[in-house]
Amino acid sequence: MSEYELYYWPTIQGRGEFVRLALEDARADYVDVARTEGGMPRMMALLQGTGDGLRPFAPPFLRHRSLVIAQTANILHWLGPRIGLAPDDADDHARIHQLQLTIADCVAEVHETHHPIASSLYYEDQRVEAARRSSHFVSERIPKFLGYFESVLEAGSREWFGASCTYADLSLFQLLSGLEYAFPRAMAKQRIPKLRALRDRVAQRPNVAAYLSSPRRLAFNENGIFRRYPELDAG
Ligand SMILES: N[C@@H](CCC(=O)N[C@@H](CS)C(=O)NCC(=O)O)C(=O)O
Repeated sequence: MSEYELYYWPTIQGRGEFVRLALEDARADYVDVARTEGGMPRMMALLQGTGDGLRPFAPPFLRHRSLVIAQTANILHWLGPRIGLAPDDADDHARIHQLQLTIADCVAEVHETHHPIASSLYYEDQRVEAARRSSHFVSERIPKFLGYFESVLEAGSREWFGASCTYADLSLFQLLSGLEYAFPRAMAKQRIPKLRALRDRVAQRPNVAAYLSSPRRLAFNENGIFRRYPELDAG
């Protein structure tokens, strides 16, 4: 049995990717359960099962021995110190986690650009609202979120958000990559040299680079969180 079991929908990067990147960077002993044969029923059983009652609401979730924990940022908060991707000092860690939660806020807004009314409806059934939601996301929220992260890096004048690379740096790579996939025109207008340099530094980390060129790294697609609908990229 692997040390860590990651449970996430098997055909998209989605929120699972934030956890996957940390596991890959650390070369942790993990298995992506739902991508294995018979893995989906195992995932659904944990989602629906009773156990001690504290079952996950939604993927991604992580299993380590008898422990099952959900919520992307919570998983990374637990996992980071165990795989060398979080600061040792608790105060420093809280401030790295603050960045991770802000990334999660941004990811939720990205999802709302194509699903502003209901996740249960198709994009095609909420296109009008999606266009309205996206125009605000593109003109107001992308600059505000990315401007904030850029200024944090600038103020620290370091290579990473903290003293060394953490799960928040890896997640920033994923956020930037996803935004560039979904909103190429809008992203071309952002002045974020430090974030782009950080994204490149993450991509060049040997374990991340090996992962990105492996079949385990799925391509972005229009079932995931970051979707390329040119009509929503009002840049
Ligand atoms: N806040 C949670 C959100 C989890 C979530 O929305 N998961 C999606 C896939 S990315 C899902 O399967 N949701 C099902 C649902 O909300 O009913 C996290 O960050 O992990």
